[in-house]
Amino acid sequence: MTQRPPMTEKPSTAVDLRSDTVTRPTPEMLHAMMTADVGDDVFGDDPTVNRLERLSAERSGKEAALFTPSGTMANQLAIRGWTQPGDEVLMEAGAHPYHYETAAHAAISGVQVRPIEGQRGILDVEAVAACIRPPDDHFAPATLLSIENTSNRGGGTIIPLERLDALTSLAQERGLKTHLDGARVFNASVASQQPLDRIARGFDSVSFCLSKGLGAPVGSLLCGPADFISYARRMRKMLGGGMRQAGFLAAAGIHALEHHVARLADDHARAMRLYEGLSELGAKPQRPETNMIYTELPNAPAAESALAERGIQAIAVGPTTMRLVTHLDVDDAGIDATLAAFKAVLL
Ligand code: TLP
Repeated sequence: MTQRPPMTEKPSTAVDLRSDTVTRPTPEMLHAMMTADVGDDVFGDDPTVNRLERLSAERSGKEAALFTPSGTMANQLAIRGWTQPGDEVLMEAGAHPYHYETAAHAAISGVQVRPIEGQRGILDVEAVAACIRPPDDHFAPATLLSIENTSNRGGGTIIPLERLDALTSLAQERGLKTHLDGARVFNASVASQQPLDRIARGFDSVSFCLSKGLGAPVGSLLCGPADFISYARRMRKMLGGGMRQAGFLAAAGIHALEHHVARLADDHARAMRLYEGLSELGAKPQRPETNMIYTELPNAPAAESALAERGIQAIAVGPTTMRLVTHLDVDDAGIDATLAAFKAVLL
């Protein structure tokens, strides 16, 4: 019989900075998964999923939570839950649902997105106010404001609390619901030393991902009022997202929430080292606030290939822009190796 390599064995690539989604479960996480108490979650009787959902509701300060297979599904369930077909959803022009979710909002909820330019992913309150149009039969009514924190295409930027509060107050005054796409909200939480329930306080719903910086293999949570979550549960089933013995995955999520939050500070420190090293080499990186670096390069796709030949993976997100993301599987030696490869490529 052929021997399979252990599941935690790292792939042959030395350093993978394409995304923080690439992590493998740690041995401790795998142990938690293998020893999970499971049931059939579609019948509502998987004790580990139920525990993860309770824990997530508590941490986010919301009434209830729903385990979803992805951050995309969590965002889309929020859009579906807070809007009617023909409505308009306001979000920053680089926001994930607008850019990277295959226009699912149009297909699943029948809504249009109004993209609003921000500064490094951060929306200006007046700019949002100006996009909320008065009632008129010509206009799609704006019924939802969705905010991403940290902002991915903004560069892993943290939306300051005062800005979040001002945006959610504006939305509330004007009758819009608010959703926080917190795929990486724990990075914001650790870097700004604010608990999740404080960051999410003004929002009607919040989603966060277990499978990014927190290092779980799969899964996100959508948190909000109980009736909204029970509707989202029905919609999740409609979309084929009802999972059976999902407790194996939920156990990884509980382990991540209990053991992998505070350590995000290490990823942020390594991103800063990468930034400093890249600056010294003459690249033009944006100063990171969390675990992402976007850097300008003369020819990003060529640099992507040249780095890959040296065992370093990162993504050219544009002709002259590369994204590098630090995470649980990148250690100090990985940062040194990355800088050494950049030196060879850039000089
Ligand atoms: N982002 C991925 C890619 O899809 C771009 C990445 O590598 O960064 N919200 C935000 C802010 C995200 O960055 C992502 C994933 C999602 C939602 C969706 O999460 P998944 O991939 O679980 O559907």
